[in-house]
Amino acid sequence: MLDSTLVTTATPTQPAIRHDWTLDEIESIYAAPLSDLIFRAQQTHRAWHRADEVQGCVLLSIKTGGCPEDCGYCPQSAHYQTGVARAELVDLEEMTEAARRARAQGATRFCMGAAWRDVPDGQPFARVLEMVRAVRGLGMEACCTLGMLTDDQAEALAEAGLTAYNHNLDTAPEFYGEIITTRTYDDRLATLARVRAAGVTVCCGGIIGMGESRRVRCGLLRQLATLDPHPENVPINLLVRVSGTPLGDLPPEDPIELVRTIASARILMPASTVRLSAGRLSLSDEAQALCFVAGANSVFLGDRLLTTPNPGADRDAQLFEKLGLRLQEQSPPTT
Ligand code: SAM
Ligand code: DTB
Ligand code: SF4
Repeated sequence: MLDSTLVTTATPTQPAIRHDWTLDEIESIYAAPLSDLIFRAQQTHRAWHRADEVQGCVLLSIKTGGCPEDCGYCPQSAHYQTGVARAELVDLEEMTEAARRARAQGATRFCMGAAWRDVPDGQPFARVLEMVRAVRGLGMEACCTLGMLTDDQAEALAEAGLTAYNHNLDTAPEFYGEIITTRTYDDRLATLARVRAAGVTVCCGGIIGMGESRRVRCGLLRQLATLDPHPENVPINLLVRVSGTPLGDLPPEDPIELVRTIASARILMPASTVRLSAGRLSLSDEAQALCFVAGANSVFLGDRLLTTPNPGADRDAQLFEKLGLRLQEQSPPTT
Protein backbone atom coordinates (compact mmCIF):
# COMPACT_ATOMS: atom_id res chain seq x y z
CA MET A 1 0.00 0.00 0.00
CA LEU A 2 1.16 3.50 -0.75
CA ASP A 3 2.64 5.27 2.25
CA SER A 4 0.24 8.18 2.81
CA THR A 5 3.11 10.47 3.82
CA LEU A 6 4.31 10.25 0.22
CA VAL A 7 1.04 11.70 -0.91
CA THR A 8 0.53 14.34 1.72
CA THR A 9 3.87 15.69 2.87
CA ALA A 10 4.42 19.28 1.79
CA THR A 11 7.62 20.12 -0.07
CA PRO A 12 9.85 22.39 2.03
CA THR A 13 9.90 25.41 -0.29
CA GLN A 14 6.92 27.67 0.12
CA PRO A 15 6.83 30.25 -2.67
CA ALA A 16 6.52 33.78 -1.29
CA ILE A 17 3.05 35.25 -1.09
CA ARG A 18 2.83 38.17 -3.49
CA HIS A 19 0.25 40.90 -3.84
CA ASP A 20 1.81 42.72 -6.80
CA TRP A 21 0.95 40.38 -9.69
CA THR A 22 0.67 42.11 -13.06
CA LEU A 23 -1.87 41.26 -15.72
CA ASP A 24 0.92 40.22 -18.12
CA GLU A 25 2.38 37.80 -15.56
CA ILE A 26 -1.04 36.31 -14.87
CA GLU A 27 -1.84 35.92 -18.55
CA SER A 28 1.41 34.06 -19.13
CA ILE A 29 0.77 31.73 -16.16
CA TYR A 30 -2.82 31.11 -17.33
CA ALA A 31 -1.89 30.42 -20.96
CA ALA A 32 1.15 28.17 -20.32
CA PRO A 33 1.10 24.64 -21.79
CA LEU A 34 -1.40 22.79 -19.57
CA SER A 35 1.16 20.36 -18.17
CA ASP A 36 3.48 23.23 -17.17
CA LEU A 37 0.60 25.11 -15.56
CA ILE A 38 -0.57 22.05 -13.62
CA PHE A 39 2.98 21.12 -12.60
CA ARG A 40 3.53 24.59 -11.12
CA ALA A 41 0.10 24.57 -9.46
CA GLN A 42 0.84 21.15 -7.92
CA GLN A 43 4.20 22.30 -6.59
CA THR A 44 2.54 25.34 -5.02
CA HIS A 45 -0.34 23.29 -3.71
CA ARG A 46 1.91 20.74 -2.01
CA ALA A 47 4.04 23.43 -0.40
CA TRP A 48 1.03 24.84 1.40
CA HIS A 49 -1.66 22.18 1.66
CA ARG A 50 -2.24 18.46 2.08
CA ALA A 51 -2.73 17.22 -1.45
CA ASP A 52 -5.35 14.61 -0.50
CA GLU A 53 -7.60 16.79 1.67
CA VAL A 54 -10.70 18.70 0.64
CA GLN A 55 -12.77 21.13 2.70
CA GLY A 56 -16.47 20.20 2.62
CA CYS A 57 -18.95 23.09 2.80
CA VAL A 58 -22.74 22.95 2.67
CA LEU A 59 -24.93 25.82 1.50
CA LEU A 60 -28.38 26.78 2.70
CA SER A 61 -30.49 29.50 1.14
CA ILE A 62 -31.88 31.25 4.22
CA LYS A 63 -33.87 33.83 2.21
CA THR A 64 -34.72 32.98 -1.36
CA GLY A 65 -35.60 34.96 -4.48
CA GLY A 66 -37.07 38.40 -5.09
CA CYS A 67 -33.67 40.11 -4.99
CA PRO A 68 -33.68 43.74 -6.23
CA GLU A 69 -30.25 43.38 -7.88
CA ASP A 70 -29.99 42.51 -11.58
CA CYS A 71 -26.99 40.11 -11.59
CA GLY A 72 -27.35 38.53 -15.05
CA TYR A 73 -26.38 35.03 -13.90
CA CYS A 74 -28.69 34.82 -10.91
CA PRO A 75 -31.92 32.84 -10.69
CA GLN A 76 -32.88 34.82 -7.56
CA SER A 77 -33.00 38.25 -9.16
CA ALA A 78 -36.51 39.77 -9.23
CA HIS A 79 -35.64 41.15 -12.68
CA TYR A 80 -35.97 37.73 -14.35
CA GLN A 81 -38.64 35.02 -14.59
CA THR A 82 -36.82 31.88 -13.51
CA GLY A 83 -39.47 29.99 -11.59
CA VAL A 84 -37.57 30.21 -8.29
CA ALA A 85 -40.16 30.34 -5.50
CA ARG A 86 -39.62 33.24 -3.12
CA ALA A 87 -39.23 32.41 0.56
CA GLU A 88 -38.81 34.65 3.59
CA LEU A 89 -36.02 34.22 6.14
CA VAL A 90 -36.06 30.64 7.44
CA ASP A 91 -36.53 30.08 11.15
CA LEU A 92 -33.74 29.09 13.48
CA GLU A 93 -34.99 25.52 13.94
CA GLU A 94 -35.15 24.80 10.20
CA MET A 95 -31.67 26.23 9.73
CA THR A 96 -30.25 24.27 12.69
CA GLU A 97 -31.68 21.03 11.27
CA ALA A 98 -29.99 21.77 7.94
CA ALA A 99 -26.71 22.49 9.73
CA ARG A 100 -26.95 19.17 11.63
CA ARG A 101 -27.51 17.33 8.34
CA ALA A 102 -24.53 19.15 6.85
CA ARG A 103 -22.35 18.01 9.72
CA ALA A 104 -23.58 14.45 9.32
CA GLN A 105 -22.49 14.64 5.66
CA GLY A 106 -18.97 15.55 6.74
CA ALA A 107 -19.05 19.33 6.26
CA THR A 108 -16.71 21.53 8.28
CA ARG A 109 -18.26 24.76 7.05
CA PHE A 110 -21.91 25.78 6.82
CA CYS A 111 -22.69 28.67 4.47
CA MET A 112 -25.88 30.69 4.66
CA GLY A 113 -26.94 32.72 1.64
CA ALA A 114 -29.63 35.41 1.46
CA ALA A 115 -30.99 37.05 -1.68
CA TRP A 116 -30.58 40.53 -0.26
CA ARG A 117 -28.98 43.59 -1.86
CA ASP A 118 -27.93 44.60 1.64
CA VAL A 119 -28.68 43.34 5.11
CA PRO A 120 -31.87 44.66 6.74
CA ASP A 121 -31.36 45.67 10.37
CA GLY A 122 -33.72 44.66 13.19
CA GLN A 123 -35.38 41.26 13.61
CA PRO A 124 -34.03 39.56 10.46
CA PHE A 125 -30.44 40.48 11.27
CA ALA A 126 -30.87 39.43 14.91
CA ARG A 127 -32.02 36.03 13.63
CA VAL A 128 -29.00 35.73 11.33
CA LEU A 129 -26.74 36.37 14.35
CA GLU A 130 -28.49 33.55 16.23
CA MET A 131 -27.95 31.30 13.22
CA VAL A 132 -24.23 32.05 13.24
CA ARG A 133 -24.04 31.15 16.95
CA ALA A 134 -25.96 27.92 16.33
CA VAL A 135 -23.57 26.81 13.55
CA ARG A 136 -20.53 27.58 15.70
CA GLY A 137 -22.09 25.62 18.54
CA LEU A 138 -22.27 22.57 16.27
CA GLY A 139 -18.50 22.73 15.81
CA MET A 140 -18.56 24.01 12.22
CA GLU A 141 -17.20 27.13 10.62
CA ALA A 142 -19.96 29.61 9.81
CA CYS A 143 -20.06 31.60 6.58
CA CYS A 144 -22.69 34.11 5.45
CA THR A 145 -23.35 35.78 2.12
CA LEU A 146 -25.96 38.46 2.63
CA GLY A 147 -25.05 41.24 0.20
CA MET A 148 -23.66 44.59 1.28
CA LEU A 149 -22.93 45.22 4.98
CA THR A 150 -22.42 48.23 7.24
CA ASP A 151 -19.43 48.43 9.60
CA ASP A 152 -21.73 47.74 12.57
CA GLN A 153 -23.25 44.69 10.93
CA ALA A 154 -19.79 43.31 10.08
CA GLU A 155 -18.72 43.79 13.69
CA ALA A 156 -21.88 42.16 15.05
CA LEU A 157 -21.32 39.15 12.79
CA ALA A 158 -17.72 38.91 13.98
CA GLU A 159 -18.87 39.03 17.60
CA ALA A 160 -21.39 36.25 16.95
CA GLY A 161 -18.45 34.10 15.82
CA LEU A 162 -18.76 34.32 12.02
CA THR A 163 -15.76 32.59 10.43
CA ALA A 164 -16.04 33.92 6.87
CA TYR A 165 -18.11 36.28 4.75
CA ASN A 166 -18.66 35.45 1.08
CA HIS A 167 -18.87 38.36 -1.31
CA ASN A 168 -17.68 37.71 -4.85
CA LEU A 169 -16.12 40.16 -7.28
CA ASP A 170 -17.58 37.86 -9.94
CA THR A 171 -15.53 39.15 -12.88
CA ALA A 172 -13.01 41.82 -13.96
CA PRO A 173 -14.03 45.49 -13.58
CA GLU A 174 -14.23 46.08 -17.35
CA PHE A 175 -16.75 43.25 -17.86
CA TYR A 176 -18.73 43.80 -14.66
CA GLY A 177 -21.11 46.37 -16.19
CA GLU A 178 -22.25 43.79 -18.77
CA ILE A 179 -23.45 41.52 -15.96
CA ILE A 180 -24.63 43.80 -13.14
CA THR A 181 -25.88 47.38 -13.29
CA THR A 182 -27.50 47.86 -9.87
CA ARG A 183 -24.28 48.10 -7.84
CA THR A 184 -20.69 48.95 -8.64
CA TYR A 185 -17.39 47.13 -8.38
CA ASP A 186 -16.34 49.69 -5.79
CA ASP A 187 -19.41 48.79 -3.67
CA ARG A 188 -18.16 45.20 -3.67
CA LEU A 189 -14.63 46.23 -2.69
CA ALA A 190 -15.95 48.46 0.10
CA THR A 191 -17.96 45.59 1.60
CA LEU A 192 -14.92 43.32 1.43
CA ALA A 193 -12.87 45.96 3.28
CA ARG A 194 -15.53 46.15 6.02
CA VAL A 195 -15.48 42.38 6.45
CA ARG A 196 -11.69 42.42 6.69
CA ALA A 197 -11.69 45.31 9.17
CA ALA A 198 -14.12 43.44 11.43
CA GLY A 199 -11.67 40.49 11.60
CA VAL A 200 -13.83 38.04 9.65
CA THR A 201 -12.05 35.99 6.98
CA VAL A 202 -12.88 36.79 3.37
CA CYS A 203 -14.39 34.34 0.89
CA CYS A 204 -14.21 36.01 -2.50
CA GLY A 205 -14.05 34.69 -6.02
CA GLY A 206 -15.99 34.80 -9.23
CA ILE A 207 -17.73 33.06 -12.09
CA ILE A 208 -16.40 31.79 -15.39
CA GLY A 209 -18.47 30.96 -18.45
CA MET A 210 -20.37 34.26 -18.69
CA GLY A 211 -19.03 34.98 -22.19
CA GLU A 212 -15.90 36.71 -20.84
CA SER A 213 -12.50 36.49 -22.55
CA ARG A 214 -9.38 34.93 -21.07
CA ARG A 215 -8.09 38.44 -20.47
CA VAL A 216 -11.18 39.17 -18.35
CA ARG A 217 -10.67 35.97 -16.35
CA CYS A 218 -7.05 36.99 -15.75
CA GLY A 219 -8.30 40.46 -14.75
CA LEU A 220 -10.56 38.90 -12.11
CA LEU A 221 -7.62 36.83 -10.85
CA ARG A 222 -5.52 39.99 -10.66
CA GLN A 223 -8.17 41.76 -8.59
CA LEU A 224 -8.27 38.83 -6.16
CA ALA A 225 -4.51 38.27 -6.01
CA THR A 226 -3.69 41.93 -5.39
CA LEU A 227 -5.96 42.11 -2.34
CA ASP A 228 -3.72 42.25 0.73
CA PRO A 229 -4.22 39.91 2.51
CA HIS A 230 -5.53 37.51 -0.13
CA PRO A 231 -9.06 36.18 0.42
CA GLU A 232 -8.67 33.09 2.61
CA ASN A 233 -11.21 31.31 0.39
CA VAL A 234 -11.50 31.72 -3.36
CA PRO A 235 -14.65 30.19 -4.84
CA ILE A 236 -14.41 29.59 -8.58
CA ASN A 237 -17.92 29.10 -9.94
CA LEU A 238 -18.66 27.68 -13.37
CA LEU A 239 -21.81 29.47 -14.52
CA VAL A 240 -24.95 27.42 -13.86
CA ARG A 241 -26.99 28.48 -16.89
CA VAL A 242 -30.49 29.11 -15.59
CA SER A 243 -33.23 29.66 -18.12
CA GLY A 244 -34.96 33.02 -17.76
CA THR A 245 -31.72 34.80 -16.83
CA PRO A 246 -29.91 36.85 -19.50
CA LEU A 247 -27.08 34.29 -19.46
CA GLY A 248 -29.35 31.23 -19.57
CA ASP A 249 -28.75 30.48 -23.27
CA LEU A 250 -24.97 30.91 -23.40
CA PRO A 251 -22.96 27.98 -24.76
CA PRO A 252 -21.23 25.86 -22.09
CA GLU A 253 -17.70 26.91 -21.13
CA ASP A 254 -14.80 24.59 -21.96
CA PRO A 255 -13.93 22.81 -18.67
CA ILE A 256 -10.21 23.23 -19.45
CA GLU A 257 -10.69 26.98 -18.99
CA LEU A 258 -12.04 26.22 -15.51
CA VAL A 259 -8.97 24.06 -14.82
CA ARG A 260 -6.70 26.89 -15.98
CA THR A 261 -8.53 29.40 -13.80
CA ILE A 262 -8.22 27.16 -10.74
CA ALA A 263 -4.53 26.38 -11.39
CA SER A 264 -3.77 30.09 -11.81
CA ALA A 265 -5.66 30.96 -8.60
CA ARG A 266 -3.65 28.29 -6.77
CA ILE A 267 -0.34 29.73 -8.02
CA LEU A 268 -1.27 33.37 -7.37
CA MET A 269 -2.82 32.81 -3.93
CA PRO A 270 -0.84 29.82 -2.59
CA ALA A 271 -2.11 29.79 0.98
CA SER A 272 -5.80 30.24 0.15
CA THR A 273 -8.41 27.54 -0.09
CA VAL A 274 -9.60 27.38 -3.70
CA ARG A 275 -13.14 26.11 -4.03
CA LEU A 276 -14.47 24.26 -7.06
CA SER A 277 -17.90 25.83 -6.44
CA ALA A 278 -21.02 25.97 -8.59
CA GLY A 279 -21.18 23.98 -11.82
CA ARG A 280 -19.86 20.57 -10.72
CA LEU A 281 -22.96 18.80 -12.05
CA SER A 282 -22.01 19.77 -15.59
CA LEU A 283 -18.47 18.38 -15.21
CA SER A 284 -17.31 14.82 -15.82
CA ASP A 285 -15.40 13.01 -13.07
CA GLU A 286 -12.29 13.49 -15.21
CA ALA A 287 -12.78 17.26 -15.43
CA GLN A 288 -13.33 17.47 -11.66
CA ALA A 289 -10.21 15.35 -11.13
CA LEU A 290 -8.20 17.84 -13.17
CA CYS A 291 -9.61 20.69 -11.04
CA PHE A 292 -8.35 18.95 -7.87
CA VAL A 293 -4.99 18.25 -9.48
CA ALA A 294 -4.88 21.96 -10.41
CA GLY A 295 -5.17 22.83 -6.72
CA ALA A 296 -8.86 23.03 -5.84
CA ASN A 297 -9.19 21.94 -2.21
CA SER A 298 -12.77 22.77 -1.29
CA VAL A 299 -16.22 21.89 -2.63
CA PHE A 300 -19.88 22.31 -1.80
CA LEU A 301 -21.36 19.04 -0.58
CA GLY A 302 -25.03 18.13 -0.73
CA ASP A 303 -27.65 17.89 -3.45
CA ARG A 304 -28.42 21.61 -3.58
CA LEU A 305 -26.41 24.82 -3.89
CA LEU A 306 -28.71 27.77 -3.15
CA THR A 307 -31.49 27.16 -5.68
CA THR A 308 -29.85 24.80 -8.21
CA PRO A 309 -28.81 21.14 -7.90
CA ASN A 310 -25.37 19.83 -6.88
CA PRO A 311 -23.99 16.26 -7.13
CA GLY A 312 -25.08 15.02 -3.67
CA ALA A 313 -23.58 12.67 -1.10
CA ASP A 314 -23.51 9.33 -2.97
CA ARG A 315 -21.94 10.68 -6.11
CA ASP A 316 -19.34 12.64 -4.18
CA ALA A 317 -18.49 9.69 -1.93
CA GLN A 318 -17.77 7.65 -5.09
CA LEU A 319 -15.75 10.44 -6.66
CA PHE A 320 -13.62 11.07 -3.57
CA GLU A 321 -13.03 7.33 -3.13
CA LYS A 322 -11.99 7.00 -6.76
CA LEU A 323 -9.60 9.97 -6.53
CA GLY A 324 -8.21 9.14 -3.08
CA LEU A 325 -9.47 12.39 -1.57
CA ARG A 326 -10.79 12.73 1.94
CA LEU A 327 -12.78 15.42 3.69
CA GLN A 328 -11.09 17.72 6.17
CA GLU A 329 -11.49 16.49 9.75
CA GLN A 330 -14.39 17.89 11.79
CA SER A 331 -14.11 19.63 15.17
CA PRO A 332 -16.25 18.50 18.10
CA PRO A 333 -19.45 20.46 18.86
CA THR A 334 -19.15 23.03 21.64
CA THR A 335 -22.78 23.07 22.82
N1 SAM B 1 -26.98 38.19 -2.58
C1 SAM B 1 -25.67 37.97 -2.10
C2 SAM B 1 -24.61 38.52 -3.02
O1 SAM B 1 -24.79 38.53 -4.23
O2 SAM B 1 -23.56 38.92 -2.51
C3 SAM B 1 -25.38 36.53 -1.80
C4 SAM B 1 -25.87 35.38 -2.62
S1 SAM B 1 -25.24 35.27 -4.29
C5 SAM B 1 -26.28 34.00 -4.94
C6 SAM B 1 -23.63 34.57 -4.10
C7 SAM B 1 -22.81 34.29 -5.34
O3 SAM B 1 -23.30 33.15 -6.01
C8 SAM B 1 -22.76 35.35 -6.42
O4 SAM B 1 -21.90 36.38 -6.14
C9 SAM B 1 -22.29 34.55 -7.62
O5 SAM B 1 -20.88 34.60 -7.71
C10 SAM B 1 -22.76 33.13 -7.30
N2 SAM B 1 -23.81 32.71 -8.25
C11 SAM B 1 -25.09 33.11 -8.27
N3 SAM B 1 -25.76 32.54 -9.30
C12 SAM B 1 -24.87 31.75 -9.94
C13 SAM B 1 -24.96 30.92 -11.09
N4 SAM B 1 -26.09 30.80 -11.78
N5 SAM B 1 -23.86 30.24 -11.47
C14 SAM B 1 -22.70 30.37 -10.78
N6 SAM B 1 -22.56 31.16 -9.69
C15 SAM B 1 -23.63 31.85 -9.28
C1 DTB C 1 -20.26 31.08 -4.27
O1 DTB C 1 -19.24 31.60 -4.76
N1 DTB C 1 -21.03 30.19 -4.86
C2 DTB C 1 -22.16 29.84 -4.03
C3 DTB C 1 -21.86 30.61 -2.73
N2 DTB C 1 -20.72 31.38 -3.07
C4 DTB C 1 -22.91 31.41 -2.10
C5 DTB C 1 -23.47 30.07 -4.66
C6 DTB C 1 -23.65 29.39 -5.99
C7 DTB C 1 -25.04 29.63 -6.45
C8 DTB C 1 -25.38 28.90 -7.70
C9 DTB C 1 -26.76 29.18 -8.15
C10 DTB C 1 -27.84 28.76 -7.20
O2 DTB C 1 -27.85 27.62 -6.70
O3 DTB C 1 -28.77 29.55 -6.98
FE1 SF4 D 1 -29.27 39.16 -5.55
FE2 SF4 D 1 -26.95 37.99 -4.87
FE3 SF4 D 1 -28.49 37.00 -6.88
FE4 SF4 D 1 -27.21 39.29 -7.25
S1 SF4 D 1 -26.27 37.29 -6.87
S2 SF4 D 1 -29.37 38.89 -7.76
S3 SF4 D 1 -27.31 40.18 -5.19
S4 SF4 D 1 -29.02 37.09 -4.73
